[in-house]
Amino acid sequence: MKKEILKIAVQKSGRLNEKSMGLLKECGIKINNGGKLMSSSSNFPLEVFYLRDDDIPQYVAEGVADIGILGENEVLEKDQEVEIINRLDFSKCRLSLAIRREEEYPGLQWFSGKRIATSYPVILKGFLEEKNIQADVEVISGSVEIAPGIGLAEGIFDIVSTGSTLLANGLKEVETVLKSEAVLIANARLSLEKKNLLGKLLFRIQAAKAAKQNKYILLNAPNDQLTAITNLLPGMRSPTVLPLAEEGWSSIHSVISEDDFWEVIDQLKEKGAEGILVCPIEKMII
Ligand code: PRT
Ligand code: ZN
Repeated sequence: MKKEILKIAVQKSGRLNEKSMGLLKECGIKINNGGKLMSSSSNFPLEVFYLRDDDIPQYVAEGVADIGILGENEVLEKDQEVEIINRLDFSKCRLSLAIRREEEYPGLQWFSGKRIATSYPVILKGFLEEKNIQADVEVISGSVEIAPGIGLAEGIFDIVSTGSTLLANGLKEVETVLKSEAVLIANARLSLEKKNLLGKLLFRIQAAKAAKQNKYILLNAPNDQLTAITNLLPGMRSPTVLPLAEEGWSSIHSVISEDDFWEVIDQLKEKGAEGILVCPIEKMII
């Protein structure tokens, strides 16, 4: 029987490309420097297709590619029959409504009868319908933020990340409609063999994601504070405690979430912890 190969669509160039390829690399998948359209892997049954992100949902829905990586905003906008399999923790942004900074904003009703410029008409129309707001949706494909300035619309609905584009164009964000990040999508009717391959890939993605979210921490602790300090560092099962050559001291090794680290650090020092080392983890199998 012919061995199946999992086909993944990634963005050809743009904001998602580097992180998408980086994720495959973190999963230990070597991609050959192939053609512009497609390349294959030398150590995993995977082929990579390079596409515009707008086209990825359709390619995956039709089975030209089996899976794909793109922004959730684009998945929802294209509304194709694909499944979101995993959220990938990068390219985080939000889709928001914005208006001129000097306008008073009493609430969503402000948009009634107004024109809103956007490249995301499907998401916007769905939102306006749900909220019972009648507004005109003006579809433009780029530079949405200049629309109010040139009199094309009173408001805009666009991607916001830092907010500096809005600021530079004299606009203010008034409603956040959707929070988005890069996601892994899949065709809804994969063969069993492809599902198995996807399972293997997902396992690796999760190990890479967990590794990024956690740090390996080592520190020296006075023995009379061991319980207090190990309570702050629960680790995966429990922390490792090893005696130091110096009497009365131990070395504690554990794993801590990146988010918790800065919260806990002061308490660790308060309890007498010294020589704290925090190291990156490459893979983490939970
Ligand atoms: O060529 P192709 O069609 O493949 O790419 P594209 O131009 O459509 O997309 P690209 O590469 O710009 O973005 C790909 C995806 O990255 C988007 O679909 C989002 O999911 C995600 N993403 C994350 C962003 C941003 N952050 C972002 N800041 N996409 C766009 N922006 C733009 C936004 O349009 C606005 O003009 O950046 C501006 C706002 O940024 P701030 O930081 O000034 O608020
Ligand atoms: Zn695009």
